[in-house]
Amino acid sequence: MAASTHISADDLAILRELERKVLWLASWTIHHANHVRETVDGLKVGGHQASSASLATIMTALYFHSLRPQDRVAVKPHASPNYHAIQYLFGHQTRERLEAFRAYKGAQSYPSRTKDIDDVDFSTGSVGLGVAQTLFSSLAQDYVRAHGWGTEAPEGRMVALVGDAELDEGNIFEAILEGWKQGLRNCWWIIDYNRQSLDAVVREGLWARFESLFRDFGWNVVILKYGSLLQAAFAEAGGERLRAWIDNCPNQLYSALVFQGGAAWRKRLTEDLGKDIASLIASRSDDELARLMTNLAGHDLPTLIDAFQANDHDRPTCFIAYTIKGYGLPFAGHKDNHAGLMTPAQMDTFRAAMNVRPGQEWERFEGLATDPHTIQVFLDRVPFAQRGERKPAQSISVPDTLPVTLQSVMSTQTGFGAILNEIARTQDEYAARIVTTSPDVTVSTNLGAWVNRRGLFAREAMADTFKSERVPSTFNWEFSPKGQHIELGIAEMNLFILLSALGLSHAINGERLLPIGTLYDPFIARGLDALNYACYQDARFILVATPSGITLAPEGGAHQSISAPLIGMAQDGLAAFEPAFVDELAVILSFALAYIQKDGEGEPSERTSSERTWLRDETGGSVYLRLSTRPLEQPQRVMSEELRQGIVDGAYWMRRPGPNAQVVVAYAGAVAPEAIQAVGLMAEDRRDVGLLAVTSADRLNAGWTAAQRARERGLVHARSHVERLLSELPPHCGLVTVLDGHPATLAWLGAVAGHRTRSLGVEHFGQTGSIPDLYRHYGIDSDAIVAAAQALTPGRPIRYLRALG
Ligand SMILES: Cc1ncc(C[n+]2csc(CCOP(=O)(O)OP(=O)(O)O)c2C)c(N)n1
Ligand SMILES: [Mg+2]
Repeated sequence: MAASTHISADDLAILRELERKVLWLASWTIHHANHVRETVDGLKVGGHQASSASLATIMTALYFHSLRPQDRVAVKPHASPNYHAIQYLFGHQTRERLEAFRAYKGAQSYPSRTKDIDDVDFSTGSVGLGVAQTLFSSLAQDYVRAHGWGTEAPEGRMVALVGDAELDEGNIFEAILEGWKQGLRNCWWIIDYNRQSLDAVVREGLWARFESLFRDFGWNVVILKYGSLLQAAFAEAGGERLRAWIDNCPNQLYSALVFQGGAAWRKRLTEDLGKDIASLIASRSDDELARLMTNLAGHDLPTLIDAFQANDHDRPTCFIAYTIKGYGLPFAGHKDNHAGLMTPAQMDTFRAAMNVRPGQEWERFEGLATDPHTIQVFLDRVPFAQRGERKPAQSISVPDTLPVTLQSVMSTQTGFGAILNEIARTQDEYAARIVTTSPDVTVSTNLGAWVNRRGLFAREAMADTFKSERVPSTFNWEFSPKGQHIELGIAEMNLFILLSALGLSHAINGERLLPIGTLYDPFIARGLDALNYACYQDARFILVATPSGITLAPEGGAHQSISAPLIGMAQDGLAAFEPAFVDELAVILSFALAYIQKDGEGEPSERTSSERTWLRDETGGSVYLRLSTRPLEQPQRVMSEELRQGIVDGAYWMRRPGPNAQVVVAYAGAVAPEAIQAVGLMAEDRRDVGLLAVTSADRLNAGWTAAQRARERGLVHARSHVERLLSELPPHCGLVTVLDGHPATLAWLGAVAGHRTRSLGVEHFGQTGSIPDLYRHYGIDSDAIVAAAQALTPGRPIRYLRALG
């Protein structure tokens, strides 16, 4: 057999044992979860034995040999059992958690940075996203190093273990295109080419599409098809015929023969190739023949190790590694095997074949021919195991007050641009750590001034030709390694995955970045799963979404967001704000720059939450700001500590209600003038009318829910911010809520202290028009607010409405 030139025979022998061990432990973990554990209430918990086995060899080669401490890996979601098994062998995963695989507090079904204890680099689960994350993490690494940070450590490779059907996901292709534009390097995608998806066997010749596609985008492609046994057999008499037969064999047939085993191989090969390969076949037993025909490169350690070792440049590389789904297991190759589980009887046979004694299933080195000491010595010197503990994240101090020059009339979007422009002028460290990015809407989301000062990022400097040709332009579009803006193509998925990568830089590169991404609010939906993914793995960033809502009047319904505020409330790990005024925005941005740096390690807990708000502010998260292009008259006011706190906590009284308040109007965002006007219009006919400015429905709601839970646990004095605000109101007071977004965003306010409530907002697709046209049409103008107040509260008819009538 061809031996690897890159590993000693002794080490290879140990690796082969570890490969068996990974296959065993992963299979046993899944089996245990389904057949042994008593706690699953009769639920079949599954676990993807076949999908995991497909990658057992590749992961053995990587983790126990080829990966270096600085490398980072996104593991195909369904290979999670392998990952946990490998970490268990290293001593980084506990038996208790493996025994509780897929159960409460157990090892996670899909590798999770936040829920697993065994140092997962990137979470995976929604196929395609972890793959793209490695690409953007490589760009993030380049960004960090180009800015002179973390250069004392060697450059890492970002590696994705990819299912072949995972490449159906469009976001992968969006990422490849962006990677090409950005000069991607240090990125390996290893495709587990088992030619099966969940339901079926994949189309013939898919590998050739992959190959040409990756090559077109500048990737190096390495096809790993035959293992060392097959390569040796090709040198025997008739070997070339065998190779040609394999190359022409349809995927379905190959899979079926793998499943059927040695005798079926013998029959079929004899039928097809006859005496040409008689001696090749005759010299092998059925078992040996089956081993030969399943010796694809993805299950051959020497071939894999040589290929990884030989790929010693930094060009992005796609390995297409032929594998067998369910390799080494009874349902190998069967097209129905995705959710397949071994029966207890099959498991007994497998256990015996693995030399594992009953009762010793969890013993790390059980059944191995090599003595435990030798294995342990080997494990202790594995390169990847040398990377040590995660470095604690550094934090960058941020000023309490961000500089901003207020104009008397301005929009929050203009204000955002102005604040960033001011930040760009400072020499402070936090300004250097900010990295902005936008999917082709940099200028239209008002990042232009920031980019003019701080420049665009590229590893190679690139001049602005318009500038050098002296064509007048407002924007200086110069690229350099020091630039602080990463300009993306339009794909919003890429924005969120890049934010995910930049927002994990503290964990992956040991260097904190303060990422700010901008896009149009309605297009959050385009990248929503990637946003969810970024939050799930606790990446930290500020998302600025602007413009928003029907306030974008002449742009029409295709650009007007309705559900975005509800996304902001419901998305875990993302604190959503919708300020109306620029002084509010300055306070929120300063808060956000600190909030995204709060230590995210450990479980967030309400028990350590602020007693003022009942929010989990100690553990932080990401931030979403919903901004508007509507110019509003700015309040002239002093930013008191109380006001600042109210803005951050989610609401403050713009006009405090009197003791006998009959109506309170609660508004969020760009409809502030309508709310203010409505309060004025009804002031003579309703007593003590109050005006509540809501800056974060999300934080108000979260605090309220948490405070209720705290009281139910016996903390009788727990009060959230919104409860304190609304407890001032008499019971008969009516509440009118209004925003340019779905009315449910604020509708719950009535339940806080039991006030009758009418919630105004937008429920149906927008359309073109002027702001007054549309506010009237959708019922969020001052007339609608006053009408709602009249309908809600007893008393004489409001004169203003009568006059209109
Ligand atoms: C976004 C998303 N859609 C659907 C699924 C459900 N799903 C899980 S695995 C899978 C097919 C996987 O096939 P492949 O990538 O070839 O992996 P294999 O199991 O063959 O190794 C599907 C459809 C998912 N996890 N994520
Ligand atoms: Mg597959």
